[in-house]
Amino acid sequence: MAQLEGQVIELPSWAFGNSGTRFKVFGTPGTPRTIQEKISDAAQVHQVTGLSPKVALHIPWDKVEDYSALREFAGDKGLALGTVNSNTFQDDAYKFGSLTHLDPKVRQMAIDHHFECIDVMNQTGSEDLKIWLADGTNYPGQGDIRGRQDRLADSLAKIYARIGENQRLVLEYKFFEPAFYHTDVPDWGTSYAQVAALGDRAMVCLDTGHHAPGTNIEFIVAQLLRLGKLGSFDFNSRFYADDDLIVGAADPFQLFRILYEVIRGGGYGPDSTVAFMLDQCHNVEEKIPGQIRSVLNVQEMTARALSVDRTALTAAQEAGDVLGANGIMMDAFYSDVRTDLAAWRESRGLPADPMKAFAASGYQAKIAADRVGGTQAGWGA
Ligand code: LRH
Ligand code: MN
Ligand code: MN
Repeated sequence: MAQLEGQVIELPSWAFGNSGTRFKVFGTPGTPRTIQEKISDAAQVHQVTGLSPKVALHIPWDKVEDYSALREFAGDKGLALGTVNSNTFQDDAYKFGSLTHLDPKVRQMAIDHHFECIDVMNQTGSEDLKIWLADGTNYPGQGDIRGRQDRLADSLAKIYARIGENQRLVLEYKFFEPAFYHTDVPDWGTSYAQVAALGDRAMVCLDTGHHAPGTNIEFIVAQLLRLGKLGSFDFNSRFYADDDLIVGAADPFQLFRILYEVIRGGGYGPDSTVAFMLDQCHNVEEKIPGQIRSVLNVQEMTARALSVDRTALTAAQEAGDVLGANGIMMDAFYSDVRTDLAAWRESRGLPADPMKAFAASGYQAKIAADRVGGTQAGWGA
């Protein structure tokens, strides 16, 4: 229980906006129209869970005139501004790539966008610049896949040179989509190779929805922690592709296994620099309760993973006791910690049942009445 203290799960601003699939975006009454309204919604999640004191921004979706004022606005709501996410996937200029583009002018435009994001970070007090690239090709032969790696390395080096002493560059990988034949940063190995060439303040971001089915994600976690290069998570869950569903909804056991390796590898606790972030969208469910459920799922699986008897596990492993070792993991996974977590919350002045507390607060009805004409998270906007 003591080890649950201080857990921070950062919320993505875009989780509060309308988003959907390429077939339909269903609007939700009360959807935020501005970043300030997204921050106000995020504050509701923190208020009932005590777990999410940070909100990540996506630029230009969350662009404002005055970021210092935005920082203050968030501070008044008890939140800090977290990771700044760049966006080089919505301009026509980036049709054939951004940081990898053949045309130096387009590459410079993408690099300049990252410089702008660093300027934002300097005003918001954000520590991480997260880069996810939609760059890739759809057909064999369409691009020189090796030349694109070289141009990527060159562009990243220019961005990294601007990153401040207390800031980091985190490079997210994704195996496909929107490109379907090849993606320029498809896997942890490519991300690792690119960030390792940059320096100590460049790390890998692992989005749990960005792998092929069957991938052993906890192995990637173990390896990146071993190499000192796991910078952050984008947590969500998937049944098929990059579904961006509530974390822990599709496969709670996988979330448990991932968190076990995080804890075992030193990626959890006050001395760790691994950032836990959500990257989710809520298409058919309500967004604020969707985020509440998500952070609770992460906390619940963290508690179960913390309860693994590691001494007994090591002894079983060393004795070659296959079923004994597996049994120790499964015992922790099957432990129902919900009652203990409700007590943990109550002892901190938080509601025992955050979902119920939010539903009873009347906030949803109030924003539905007050806010007219919500905006999308960005897709199709
Ligand atoms: C790409 C991604 C990336 C983006 C976010 C909106 O699929 O995971 O993190 O910034 O979605
Ligand atoms: Mn992501
Ligand atoms: Mn994604």
